[in-house]
Amino acid sequence: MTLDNNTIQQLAAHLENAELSATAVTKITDAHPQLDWDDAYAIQAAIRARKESRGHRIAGLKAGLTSRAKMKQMGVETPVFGLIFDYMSVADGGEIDTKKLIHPKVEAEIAFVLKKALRGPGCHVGAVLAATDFVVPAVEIIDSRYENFRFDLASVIADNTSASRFVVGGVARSVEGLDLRTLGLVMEKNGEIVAMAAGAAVLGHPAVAVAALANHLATRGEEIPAGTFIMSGGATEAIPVAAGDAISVRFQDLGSVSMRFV
Ligand code: OOG
Ligand code: MG
Repeated sequence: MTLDNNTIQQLAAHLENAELSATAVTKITDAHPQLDWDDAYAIQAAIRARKESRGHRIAGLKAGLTSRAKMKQMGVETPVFGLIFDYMSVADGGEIDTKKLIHPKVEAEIAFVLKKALRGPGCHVGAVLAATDFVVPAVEIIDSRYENFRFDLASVIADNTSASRFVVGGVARSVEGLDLRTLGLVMEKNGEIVAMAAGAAVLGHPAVAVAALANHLATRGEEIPAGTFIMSGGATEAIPVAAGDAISVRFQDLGSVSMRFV
């Protein structure tokens, strides 16, 4: 940690206000170049406390920057972890108001729901699969609060990993009989294919992202509780969207997820 609590609270307010007013800001490491990952996760936790004090609740957890495509697109090499809140949930087929967002992009993700808690260190794919109740297809709408989506790892962690909206659709399936590595997905924007991938794009197996989250939380003495919904990270690069766009993602074996931007 390099920042005092005052500065952490101030930066949390700054970034949350940017989200709520849909205005881009410069990345916070410009003014605080020494800001480290612990500072960044402390800012994320302060954003959580602000939202909870206004009655919002955690709806799930997310891993991000877990695929080569995403790492390359954003110029970083390490996964990050963030929080998903109740008000971010959009029904399958629903509308997303772009006036409330800065510069949204969509990502196709495989999401896990746990039937047992997961605690690191040493959490691995096998433990994740054994603890998984079911998987569901999801689309995350990310909206970095930073100008032009330009950030470094500490800045994006502090900004709650660009979390903005998410849509769950398709069918919930037990992992038994599913090969999440070869599970294909095809993303269409306005009827045209804009991205495709297989589950293995996410760290070789999307359950690795969940294991990484459990191991990350273990360093802070926390676990992933039973029942938690977890998004494993975009399998393809993120696709920019604007008002008028319709997005639909077809997942092999899991059905499809769609939404419209207005
Ligand atoms: C950070 C969030 C990345 C994912 O699935 O990779 C993310 C960003 O790219 O703005 O959610
Ligand atoms: Mg994501």
